[in-house]
Amino acid sequence: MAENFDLDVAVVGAGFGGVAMLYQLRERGLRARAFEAGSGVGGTWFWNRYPGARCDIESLEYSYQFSDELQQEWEWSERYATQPEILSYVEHVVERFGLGGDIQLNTRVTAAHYDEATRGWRIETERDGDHETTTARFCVMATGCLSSANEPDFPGKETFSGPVYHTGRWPHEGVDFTGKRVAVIGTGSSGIQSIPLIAEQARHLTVFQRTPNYSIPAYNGPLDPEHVREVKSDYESFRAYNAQQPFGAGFPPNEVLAAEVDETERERVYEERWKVGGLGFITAFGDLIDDEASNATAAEFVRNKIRAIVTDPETAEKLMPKTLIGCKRLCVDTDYYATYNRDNVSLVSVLEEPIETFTPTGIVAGGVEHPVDCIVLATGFDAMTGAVSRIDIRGRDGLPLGEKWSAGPRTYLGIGSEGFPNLFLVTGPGSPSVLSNMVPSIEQHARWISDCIAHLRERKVDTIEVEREAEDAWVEHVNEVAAPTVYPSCNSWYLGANVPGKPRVFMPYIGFPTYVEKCDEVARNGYEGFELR
Ligand code: NA7
Repeated sequence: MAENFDLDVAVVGAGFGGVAMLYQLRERGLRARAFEAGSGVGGTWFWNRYPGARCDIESLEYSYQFSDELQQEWEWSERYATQPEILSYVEHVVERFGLGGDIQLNTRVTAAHYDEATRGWRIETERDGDHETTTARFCVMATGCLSSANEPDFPGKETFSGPVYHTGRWPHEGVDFTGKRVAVIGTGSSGIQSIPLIAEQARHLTVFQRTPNYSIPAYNGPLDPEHVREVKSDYESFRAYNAQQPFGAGFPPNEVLAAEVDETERERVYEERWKVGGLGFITAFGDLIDDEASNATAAEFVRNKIRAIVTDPETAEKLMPKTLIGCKRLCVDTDYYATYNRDNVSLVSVLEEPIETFTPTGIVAGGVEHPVDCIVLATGFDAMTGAVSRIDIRGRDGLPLGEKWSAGPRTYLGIGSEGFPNLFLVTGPGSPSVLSNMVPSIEQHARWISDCIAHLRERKVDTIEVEREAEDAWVEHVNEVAAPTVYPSCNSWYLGANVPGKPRVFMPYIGFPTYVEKCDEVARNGYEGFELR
């Protein structure tokens, strides 16, 4: 198929998305290569090596299902896998299926331009200062939803004399905090996972919190061999069941509404979920994400837990989230709130005492200098659009993607965007992505995109492009579905609210599992909503 192109398909990224793409494309006989900026595969799980980094989707679910041998043979050790374990899993997959030869490491894609003369893509890459150009009929952005670090521009940042680490770009050799005075800025999942471990090592830890977050205990531990045997005896049914759940994960559903039962029953159910732990707390009742009053009862339950765990009432009060629960990504922790009972940990609420400046020896907040030896930025990511916006992507008539998306991302199904023929996005904005179990969602896109490209090849179709009407209708639908839920009610990264100047648009699609059915229907109807030329 490659005609005059170097490749049929250029894939940007070799995390879970890029690896799944390579596997599926090769299965269909397509010539593909993945370009990866890192010196190894794994994407998110390559970069996020901070202490305590682990997945908060259970191990048996957070894995590929394209090979039954793989899912039977791979042994996860804990309920929630650590970052090193997930990274070695991705490395194993690459090796086992011989994909490494099609992955070009240490190679950053700097630009991707659509060429109307050839009806294909010109990909500009940079490796060790050398620039190369590769041509491909199709280009797939497997660049990840949480891969572009958000590093706020704190005044005086460059004056600080100690090291500054971002959780999403952690040094490979690790960091020893023994005897150090440490600052952690940020209390999202990365902060909440790392704070208890840093506190154990550091001489003193000062946490700078902007928005307090809800966190549910992980109750992590070794996987029960009996449970593993049971799942593996019929992995297919386990996957099929999870695929039908609202988040594509096996959180136990409950059709009962919090609004329908009395307080005693609500407390009983919340207590039961709290004891199980994990993200499944949010499905304790069927109406927590779309009924504010019901949501408030779950929120108050967690606040009461914080009151009970944290001994200093003033600190407990600062840790109390005021938003609705789940409107920001829920966190899962091991001993997070209890860490504030340690003598060597203090909490600064930057809402009351804003960070004014970094100095050579510390951080000034609310007029007080906190002396520290090193600073950890757990300040998150320019989510969902950050990675693509850092590449100079140009479509038909040289239109920059950044310009088209200047008021927020516009896609059809989160897979393609009008004006950008033959460009696909893996778990792009407008798809369930971060509101679903990422690995199955990645695989669903990888299969769909590969099937689509194979379909075009069979029919000798040169280009596929999203139709404007289909895109407009999809964007409207994504917004309509989000509007009555709790999600748009607070400043979250789902809305781009964590990055100054980013347009406030709800980016993921709340529509799992019907979304998968919709994608299949689009394909069955000859790629309805796309123009094939
Ligand atoms: P998150 O969840 O975006 O958390 C970042 C944290 O950093 C959050 O508490 C932010 O407060 C805080 N932040 C960001 N910018 C600033 C500034 N300028 N000043 C003070 N505090 C700031 O990122 P994570 O890496 O923890 O987790 C990302 C996802 O990975 C997570 O949701 C899971 O899906 C896995 P804010 O809440 O914006 O007020």
